[in-house]
Amino acid sequence: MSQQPVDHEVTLQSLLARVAAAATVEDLRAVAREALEQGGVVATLLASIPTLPGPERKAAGQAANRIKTELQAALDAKKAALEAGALLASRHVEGFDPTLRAPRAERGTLHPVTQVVRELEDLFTSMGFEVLDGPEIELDWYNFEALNIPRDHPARDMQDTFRCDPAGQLVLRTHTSPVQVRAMETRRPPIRAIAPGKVFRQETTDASHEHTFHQMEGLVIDEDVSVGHLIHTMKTLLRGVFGKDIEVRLRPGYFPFVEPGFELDARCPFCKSGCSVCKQSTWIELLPCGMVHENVLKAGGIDPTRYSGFAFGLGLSRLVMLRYGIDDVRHLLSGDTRFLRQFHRIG
Ligand code: FA5
Repeated sequence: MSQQPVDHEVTLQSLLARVAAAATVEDLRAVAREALEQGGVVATLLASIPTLPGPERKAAGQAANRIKTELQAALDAKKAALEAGALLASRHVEGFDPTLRAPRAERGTLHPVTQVVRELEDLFTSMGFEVLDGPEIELDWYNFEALNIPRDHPARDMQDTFRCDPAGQLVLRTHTSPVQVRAMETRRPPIRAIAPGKVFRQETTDASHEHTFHQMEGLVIDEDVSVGHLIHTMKTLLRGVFGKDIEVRLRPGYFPFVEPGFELDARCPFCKSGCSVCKQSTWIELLPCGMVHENVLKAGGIDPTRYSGFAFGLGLSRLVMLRYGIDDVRHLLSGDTRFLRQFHRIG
């Protein structure tokens, strides 16, 4: 009686035992070489088939295939296990438990100012405005002189300025109005542009004043632009942000770069009879505006006898406060994630 089947089983089991005991991928390669490559157990068995008596050939072929298949599966599984173990070992840090659950990832959110800016950009671009940007470190010329505020003019005291160089040529822009002049220099009428951005003032902070805050400039220059166009645009802006008409008042305002100039104030939503946000007045200064002064048109290279225009300087930080019921402007740039978490945008 032939012992062949038993021998094959023993061969397979001993190969599998060596695979199980292998400590490295190199050990596995040695087993594979001995068993599967030329001259190995399987190849030798296959080569011997033609020499066997007829009835034994089929059994020998099946045995060779079984050894090959089972051994290969065991080699693959062991290799994967050794590699996973090596990876874990390479990352081993005292006290690190790879089986612990990872902390839940915090969901980020757009800053409320960014959310409102994006809405305003959508609104104004739908009306044919372009969105402009300007430098935050600005030349004195653009921040003041070209806006009809010469040196030693008392209007310079309206905005306390961070100066960036001893000669006073460079300033942190105190408003977004310099973008008006830059827009006029590089474009020909009709001009319709907005310019949202950060501005800086060296002033004491309180619930409605920050040293760093956001404004959004608006500029329209064309033939026959009137105060009527200005007021209509201001109303469209506020209706777009609040979804309804909100109570506003328009009063004369002085800004050297507009004539006539206006202050558009919004009714304070935080009180009925005065609070720290509205400085006890029940009104919040929000949207100064006016018809562009002819000296500014000239500084921007535009003929004031042919063109007129209006400009506005939206207090964007204050608009965001009104929109979301934020009672202190200093929350906006505090970087406090508990505050920011409240502004997850839906959708
Ligand atoms: C200006 O900055 C003008 N450039 C606006 C302008 C543009 C007028 C174009 C006419 C034509 P004012 O200093 O008032 O104006 O500031 C504009 C708005 O910024 C204010 O109405 C207010 O809403 C907001 N604002 C002013 N100072 C601060 C501050 N410290 N913190 C937060 N918001 C402020």
